[in-house]
Amino acid sequence: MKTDNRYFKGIPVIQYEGKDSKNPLAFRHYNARQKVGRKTMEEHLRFAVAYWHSFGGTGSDPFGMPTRSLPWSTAKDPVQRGYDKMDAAFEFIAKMGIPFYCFHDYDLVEEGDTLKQSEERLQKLVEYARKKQKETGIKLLWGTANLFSHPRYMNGAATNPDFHVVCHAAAQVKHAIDATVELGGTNYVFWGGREGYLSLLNTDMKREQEHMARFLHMARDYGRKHGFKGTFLIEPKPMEPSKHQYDFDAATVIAFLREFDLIHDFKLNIEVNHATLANHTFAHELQVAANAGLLGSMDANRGDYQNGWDTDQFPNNVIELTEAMLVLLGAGGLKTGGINFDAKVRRNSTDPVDLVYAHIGGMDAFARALLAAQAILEDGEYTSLRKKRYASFDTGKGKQFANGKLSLEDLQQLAKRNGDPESISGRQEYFENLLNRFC
Ligand code: XUL
Ligand code: CO
Repeated sequence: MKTDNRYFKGIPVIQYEGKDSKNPLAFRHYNARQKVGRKTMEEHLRFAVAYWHSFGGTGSDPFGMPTRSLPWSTAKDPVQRGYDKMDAAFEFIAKMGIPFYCFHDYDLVEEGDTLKQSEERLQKLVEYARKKQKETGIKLLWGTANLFSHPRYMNGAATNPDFHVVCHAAAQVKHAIDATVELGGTNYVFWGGREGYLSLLNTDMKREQEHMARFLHMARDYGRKHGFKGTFLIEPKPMEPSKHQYDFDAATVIAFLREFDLIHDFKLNIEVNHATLANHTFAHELQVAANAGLLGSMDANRGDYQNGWDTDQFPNNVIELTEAMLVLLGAGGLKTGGINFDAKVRRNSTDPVDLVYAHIGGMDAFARALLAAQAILEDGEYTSLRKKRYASFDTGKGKQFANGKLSLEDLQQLAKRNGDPESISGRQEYFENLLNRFC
């Protein structure tokens, strides 16, 4: 594919060269067209680049100023800056061979002084994105609205105690849904970083959650009326920036969707580091979503085992990813969703090529995990060992219990008759070794 060569000069289109390659600018495992089971790797993994970290991240942190300059951010006019940023984004995404991208409204173009100005700017960039998508074949995985950066959202967006702020949030969501529909996005995400509270003393939690549900119903109705056929996604996170976020984890979000009758239009976007912040594993969160039939999409990154905050590092742990891929393949794989790299290079990774290494590493790690998980499932021992642990429910009284045919008294009688159960090993280490064999 022909690509621009303006912002990532000297970076070639990244090719698959196989696992023995020593070329740092090549994939060693991700081979887009390679079949894994019935689908190609590209179809399984559906990778996406996150616009905000990759083209907006300057390396600044709460203690320090930017470490990276963004050469696409120098024009005087904000709309021109948006066009330049988009040129950089599409150049990078095309060179990586990544099929999708994701954005917040104000990643595409900076917010204006008024809502009207913001809307006009966004429309210009959507027009430009449409052209770029057509030229490159790159598609939109999801759009979203940034309802957390501006000071107006310091007390929440849809859950703000001030109705005027809720209206402003609604306007932004309307524009962002319009942009997503216009660009053929297959998902629309809600991540509610400020939908929560800092202190319960000044917060009517019940009322705020009812408002959030009302808001999501309105967004759903608007989207459906205006041609959005894809999936609405909620991205759970327990905290940061709020002390307590309402979308704490997968189980909390599922209960919320059920309580407020949103279960048919919404699924979950599970993020690795959000899972670990909630004291869960990534695989656990995926499994909880999958069990409810609500596994929609993933935000791929990783946390740091020593830090308790959202470090958003690129994925590199093949064993953990294999556990995740086992859950995903078991749930039938991704449908409208994908694997979005919601990850950023470190503050001291200051060269454009570092962003390339980061994505190559993440894609190769996921490719290895996909291959390992597929091989484990094809081998069959893992599945049959796990199934065997529950064999006592497959026949006889165990089966009757599972089918609701027995009472508590029946179980008491059986316990008396059978005596103390023998101890049966859970064989965790054997399972771990089995996994290791394929990674
Ligand atoms: C924040 C986060 C967001 C969402 C989109 O932790 O993950 O970038 O993915 O708003
Ligand atoms: Co995210």
